[in-house]
Amino acid sequence: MYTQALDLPDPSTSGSGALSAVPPGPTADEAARQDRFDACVDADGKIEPRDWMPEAYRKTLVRQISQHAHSEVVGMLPEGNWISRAPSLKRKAILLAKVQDEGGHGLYLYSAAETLGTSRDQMVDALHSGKAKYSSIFNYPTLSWADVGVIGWLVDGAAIMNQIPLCRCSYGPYARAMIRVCKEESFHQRQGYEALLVMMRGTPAQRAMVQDAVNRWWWKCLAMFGPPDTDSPHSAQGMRWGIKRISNDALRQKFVDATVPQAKVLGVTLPDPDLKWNEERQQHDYGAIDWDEFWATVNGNGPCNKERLATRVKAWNDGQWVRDAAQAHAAKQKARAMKEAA
Ligand code: BYC
Repeated sequence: MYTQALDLPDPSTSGSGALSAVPPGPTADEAARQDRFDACVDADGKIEPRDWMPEAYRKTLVRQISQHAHSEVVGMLPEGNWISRAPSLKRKAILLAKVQDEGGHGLYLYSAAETLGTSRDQMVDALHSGKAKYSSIFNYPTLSWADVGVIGWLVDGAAIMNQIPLCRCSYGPYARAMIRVCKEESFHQRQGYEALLVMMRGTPAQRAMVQDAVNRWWWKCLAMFGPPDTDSPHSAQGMRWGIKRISNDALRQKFVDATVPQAKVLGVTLPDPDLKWNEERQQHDYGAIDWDEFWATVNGNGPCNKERLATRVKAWNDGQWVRDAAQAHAAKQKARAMKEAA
């Protein structure tokens, strides 16, 4: 009954074209490069663009960095909607600066991905055609001014929690970009929290607006850290390569523990009846996250996915004349410089 499965090729009859049972091993040079790479990662060193790296490491970085860059750029949209409706000149100036910072973060990150051999055009194409991912969190609507404060407090708070460990990522350009991004995110988080503190000292209607925004964003922020460690296909390898330093679940837990006292100071209730301090674990327990809703959103079926992509594609198309004009100007300058040099 097992005879066919146990049939082995006869080595005397299998020529050089025959399938080999074991793929050819690495050459001595390849093995030495891999050893140098592993040693650098194990010693907490930095891999730089000129260094040899395994193809899978490069691919993983491009996947994560391009997803991260797109998140920054799409992340400008929910808050950008409120620039013209900010309640005062001060809030408008702060929001303008914040949204502009997010665009800047996208640019640092696209540049970091370019050092891995993937062009900006390729990444933008992948986003616009719906192939590339961006953070689930930006597919929810911003219904009131309090949402802008809550995005600063919770979304940027979650982003900092996730991004501080990335400052120690093994890939040099990504790690260095994250240092600056984290400094700016920290300002974003504080401006959001301060805006909410002001509203909580205001009228009952303002306080209710803050609580409503917290109710709508809390669970989405917990999901933002990614699937549970047991369902996270990339985590183990990402940690082995020193790209990820802290797991999705561990970061989520740190975020919950850091946020509970902030909510108390603010005077809002986090919408989770199961949220309570666990004396034994010295951490908070929290309720179940709706992962079906998360995956539906990641896979394009959240409340604003279509609108967000359509807005990005329109902005890209509307900006074509600017890119054309910049290129024409650069070509003219180059031609003039060559004429003068001749
Ligand atoms: N949304 O094996 P896993 C910001 C995907 S922007 C969508 O755990 P990994 C801000 C994941 O990509 C914040 N997809 O993956 C801007 C993977 O799918 P693929 C953005 C998600 O990579 C403006 C699959 O699920 N931050 O701060 O080990 C205003 C399996 O996941 C999400 C970053 O991008 C999600 N939430 O870990 C305000 C940080 N989560 O690629 C704020 C950099 C997971 O196989 N990225 N997926 O198709 C990371 O740290 C990691 O990539 C993640 C996921 C923790 C997100």
